[in-house]
Amino acid sequence: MIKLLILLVIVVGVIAVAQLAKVYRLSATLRDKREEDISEADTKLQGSLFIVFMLLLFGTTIWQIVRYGYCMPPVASEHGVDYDTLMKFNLYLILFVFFLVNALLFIFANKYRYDKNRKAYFFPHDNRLELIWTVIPAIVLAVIIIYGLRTWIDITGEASEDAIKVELFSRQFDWTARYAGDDGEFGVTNFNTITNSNPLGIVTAEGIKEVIAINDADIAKLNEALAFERGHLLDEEASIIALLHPEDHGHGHDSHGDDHGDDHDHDSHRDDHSDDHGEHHEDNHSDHHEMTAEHKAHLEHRLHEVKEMLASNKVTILTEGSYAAKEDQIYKLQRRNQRLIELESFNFSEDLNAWDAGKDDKLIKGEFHLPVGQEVEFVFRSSDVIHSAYMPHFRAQMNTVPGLPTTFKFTPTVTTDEMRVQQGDPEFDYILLCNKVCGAQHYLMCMKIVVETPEQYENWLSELKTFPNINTGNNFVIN
Ligand SMILES: [Cu+2]
Repeated sequence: MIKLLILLVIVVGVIAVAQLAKVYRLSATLRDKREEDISEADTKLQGSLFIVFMLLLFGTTIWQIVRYGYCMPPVASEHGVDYDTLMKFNLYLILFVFFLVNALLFIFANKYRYDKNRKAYFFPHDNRLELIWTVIPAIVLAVIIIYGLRTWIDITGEASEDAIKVELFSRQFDWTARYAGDDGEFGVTNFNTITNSNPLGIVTAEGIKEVIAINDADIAKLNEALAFERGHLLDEEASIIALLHPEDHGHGHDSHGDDHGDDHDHDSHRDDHSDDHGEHHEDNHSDHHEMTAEHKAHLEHRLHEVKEMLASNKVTILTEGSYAAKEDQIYKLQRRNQRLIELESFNFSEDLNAWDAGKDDKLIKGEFHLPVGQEVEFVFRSSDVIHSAYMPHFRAQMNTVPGLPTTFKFTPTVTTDEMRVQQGDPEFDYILLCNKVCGAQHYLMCMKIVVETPEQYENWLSELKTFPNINTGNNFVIN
């Protein structure tokens, strides 16, 4: 509300100034002066206003720097220090240029304001000046770029061999951390094996069987819904009856079905049938005689079945659209099963270890731990959309992209306990955030990070249950 009022005041203020300027112009015309004839007092006023504006600009800039400072939380990683140095180097340079250029701009505008006793000095060209203001910025920019690139290459370089591996898996809307377990190797993953109990899609022989069983059950359920569809059953019933009793062609389906049971018992009807046919229905003659007894029995059996199905409580009524959608679903599930079967046969023959690697992996939601002073290599994966793993205290941020694993490495330098003392805040915690607006509950996507001594870390890790268990840590409390 207050903000709206302030905005309104500003808008009204701007309109008022514009109107005043118009009045001034009109009155100048009335006083018989030309618009560009400006009095000495006016020129002086305008010149002084340049200085006032400059002071306001510098004042608010300095106030912001004092009020908000560097805008980053305390640093807690090795490369974070280099990162901050680079950032500050650029910031100071930019601020220096900002103050210098703006001071020159406003002070000169005031100093060289119009003076009828002064004649402008004609200064068309100077090679030395051109050279100075080309070469100096070129050198400064080269320094900025080379220094920045070197730091960037350092930060994004490959992790060392003995780095601890942690996978951060994102989905709407939570994070799961994965540790490789005793073998130091992550189990193979495949999105086809993702289930509620296996959100990361870690591949194991049991997991594949489980997913195939789930898919088969779904396929069976869908097939049943299709098989018991009322419209299709009625059509089938009508067509069987038509095949069995061609002489009744032309009768309405409904009356046919109703009459049938009442008037004839099956055996006698069948006898009548062939006689009738020979006499009255020349067109269908050959067809009818070709139908074997076996075929006929089969049709009758099916007819009986269809009638029972129609009478059962499993009957479904589907629109053409939802019938087709269910068929499509079945097709997709069958295709997924096919891929799982291929996965199974391919990997088992190639490399058995890849399958076992997943069995000692450790999954945890809510929080994850890191040992201080040891390099950690993160592998990021995403199941649905692009998220961004942001760990501000460690100056680390990386997009997590579906289908494309990304990496980032850093070495934590300050434990959570040390940082609590340093900050004088016993509640302090490091945090992992999603830094990409990824959906309605994006703001919920965070995880607590605990940095501790290597011994504490080993203890914590050894107490985690292995896959397929998913451990739950204490979630970060959002204030
Ligand atoms: Cu997200």
